Amino acid sequence: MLARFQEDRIYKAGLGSIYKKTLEAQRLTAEEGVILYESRDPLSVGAMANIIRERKNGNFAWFNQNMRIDYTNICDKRCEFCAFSRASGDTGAYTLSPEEIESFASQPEHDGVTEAHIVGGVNPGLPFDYYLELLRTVKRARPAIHLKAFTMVEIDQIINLSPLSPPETMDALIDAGLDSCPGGGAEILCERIHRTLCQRKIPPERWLELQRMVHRRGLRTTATMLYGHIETAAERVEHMIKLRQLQDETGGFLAFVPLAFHPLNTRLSHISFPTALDDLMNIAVARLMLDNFNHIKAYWIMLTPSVSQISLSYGADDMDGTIMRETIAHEAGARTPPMLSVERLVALIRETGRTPAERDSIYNPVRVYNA
Ligand code: V47
Ligand code: SF4
Repeated sequence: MLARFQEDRIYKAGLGSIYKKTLEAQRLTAEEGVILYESRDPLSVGAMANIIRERKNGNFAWFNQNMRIDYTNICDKRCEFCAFSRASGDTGAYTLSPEEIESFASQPEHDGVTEAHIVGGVNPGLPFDYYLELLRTVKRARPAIHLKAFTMVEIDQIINLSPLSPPETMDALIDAGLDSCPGGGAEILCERIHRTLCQRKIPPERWLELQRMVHRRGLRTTATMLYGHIETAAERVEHMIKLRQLQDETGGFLAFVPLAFHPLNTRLSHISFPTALDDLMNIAVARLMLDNFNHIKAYWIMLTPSVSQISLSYGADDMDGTIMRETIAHEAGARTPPMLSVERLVALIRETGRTPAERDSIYNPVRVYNA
């Protein structure tokens, strides 16, 4: 329930029927999703999203202690929005060897880390065994760590390289240490965006089919949405509806992660960065549309810590984690720090009036920071 003045605002903004559905936990339609995006009253959209956020997560704002391992930037997909990838032989192209990965994962600064988020380009020079060895190496260096590795784009590549069937390939990855998969590579799940921005990459139906397969093998995943380039509001909503349908079927998604497009050094560098208002509206509409997702992430690397703080009242309940090092957004113009300490994350969350809570990779509470 909101205060009377907030309700008045919602009715004046023409959002009364969506508000009633929100209070009654009824599912919103695609048309209602577009109405929310087009609303000229973002405060009302945020206030409604906050109702769901608090219904699902109370006052908690989650984070974890994670590190990124971007094992190669060599990629043959050449997505228009990517500043990270290089062709083999380009200046700055790299692939980490197992020794380099082991030494990186073993660094003392990673001692508290509970999750390694491992992704890379689709490097045609890497054999199937490289991927297994990569997982085994990180597990050897840090046996207790949760390995969240390989987007569906990489899973597709690994399946193509593997002598095994797709389910057997998944089992081999799980045997090597895979615990869950990240949600990248989804971009906007619609044919026009795929054709225009990333046609060499797996199409939307394949991304969804692989997610379904991974969920059926018993692994949890996340789902991202890259916004702020050429997509329309209707296409963002189409993306969310496809995720919502799959979530109804499998229940395998842990969280939704909106990714703010960073244009520098990309072939779309004429497009401006999304505004803070764009960021907040994507969080809020996602919270209202994705009624079967428990968590909406404010990925502070791309949103900035201050917008992430505000987003905790616009539908987001999770600040991702410490991260330690990030390349994809920073190559494309992110000015955020490469990492945040636990103390800093806790302080940022406390400033918003939320209760900081460290979680593990599947959202079990690890430590609640009461006042
Ligand atoms: O797949 C590429 C996107 C993704 C740009 O699963 C860009 O919890 C912005 O998926 N500007 C990788 N985004 C990051 C990712 C992620 C991040 C945090 C948490 C999780 C999670 C996943 O970044 C790529 C692509 O969709 N990307 N280029 C760019 N210029
Ligand atoms: Fe390759 Fe991923 Fe960059 Fe696309 S976004 S070019 S798949 S690294």
